[in-house]
Amino acid sequence: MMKKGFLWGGAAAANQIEGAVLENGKQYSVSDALIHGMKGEIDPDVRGCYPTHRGVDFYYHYKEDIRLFAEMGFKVFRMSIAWTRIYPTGMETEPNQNGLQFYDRVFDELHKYGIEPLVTLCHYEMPLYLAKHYNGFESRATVEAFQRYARTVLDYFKEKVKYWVTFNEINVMMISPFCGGGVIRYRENRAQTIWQATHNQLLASAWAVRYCHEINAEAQIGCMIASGPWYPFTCRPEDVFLALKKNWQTYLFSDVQVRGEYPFYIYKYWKDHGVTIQMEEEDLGILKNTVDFVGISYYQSRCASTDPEEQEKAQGNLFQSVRNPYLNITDWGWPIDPQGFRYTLNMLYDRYQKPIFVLENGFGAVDVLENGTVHDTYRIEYLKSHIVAMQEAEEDGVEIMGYTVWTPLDLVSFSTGEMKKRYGMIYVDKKDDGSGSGKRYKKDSFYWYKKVISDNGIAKEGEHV
Ligand code: BGP
Repeated sequence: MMKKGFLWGGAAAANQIEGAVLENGKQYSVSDALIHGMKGEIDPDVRGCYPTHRGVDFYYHYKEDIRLFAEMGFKVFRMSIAWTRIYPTGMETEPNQNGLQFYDRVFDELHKYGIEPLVTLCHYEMPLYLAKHYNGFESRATVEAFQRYARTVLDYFKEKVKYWVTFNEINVMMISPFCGGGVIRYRENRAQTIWQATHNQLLASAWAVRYCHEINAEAQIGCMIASGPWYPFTCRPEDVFLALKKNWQTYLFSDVQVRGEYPFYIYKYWKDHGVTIQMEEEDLGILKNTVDFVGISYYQSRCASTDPEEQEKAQGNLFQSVRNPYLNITDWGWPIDPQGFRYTLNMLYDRYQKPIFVLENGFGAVDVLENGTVHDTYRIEYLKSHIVAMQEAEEDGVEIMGYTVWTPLDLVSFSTGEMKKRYGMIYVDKKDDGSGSGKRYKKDSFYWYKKVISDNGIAKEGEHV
């Protein structure tokens, strides 16, 4: 059982649920240029109607959807504001009132049921204009555009939003600089582009943290990393050291956001790779504005091997991870590792001694709608094992603020752009080709999660709620 006041809820992102892609002044974001999700090609001219354009029509369905979240007993709903609804290209000097009013209505609707909004400022939603014209965060112009946007929404929603997150999975810059940081073009030294963009994005994040703290002492603002440990594939010391280096690639991002400075090893890395970061005098001071909590997504663990044969087999996997023979995988090849979740929570708390917010965890699968419901026992099993692992981490002494399942509602998959990779507890009748009524149906997991929330966790055998 989790401690009293634990924030149970669900998470989603504007670009995956809202639809209404060009309505009321909105323009395209980087997500709209993904032909088949993050793993597919990019079309900067957006010549097709790609999956995220439609989302699942949350823009029009939000009242019905929020009513269902309330029925599950949500205490919190993690969502994002689409930057492009507020500043369509990122370069306007005045915000789009239509966009602000839309989120105002959504927050009011959540509050009506006592659900706290937890808002990500940018969940792969940089205006496409900034990516095309400024190469995203490689340029300081994008930092300024982000400041303009962040200042606007932090001010405007000061009274309605207590919990904020700066960038979703900021370390995704390492596997998809386009989604993570709007980077389209590379210098001859690719590492130079990526690390300059990384620095600028970390700076933008720290600036938002400072501003949020300045205007609202009550608010809490966190970072968000795609977590999951890299295990050494064998106990060969070379594999162990490689796993350490791979973990650095993830935790450098939270190290900067939580500790307020770059970790020691990055300076040698930059030197070895010919990277020179353009910094302004005040940059390192701004980075000292550290977050209040450590937000994570956790889906899977990974394995690192120095064996060329194993590395070869790992090509093409999302994180180029070697297959762990001790773990089962999902239909999309993601290893299922609840113990790795407990490990991650302990490791992060040990590293930072800051509260952790689990902002994403869930199971993507093909669901079959039968007689108006889905018997998703596989999803319940995954979630149950992970929630139990989280409870064990809490017993270990880790401070955990909340858990927002990915996701209450079926939505468009980020990595593949598919509808058929479903995570929801509410089935949405939409297919990959965009057909379907859009009607919502409660799955078995809906009722199961509702009970978990009302019991404040999962009772151990023999334990009473
Ligand atoms: C995270 C993203 C989400 C979400 C989730 C599931 O990386 O923050 O946006 O989509 O993963 O991934 P996918 O949809 O690729 O299965």
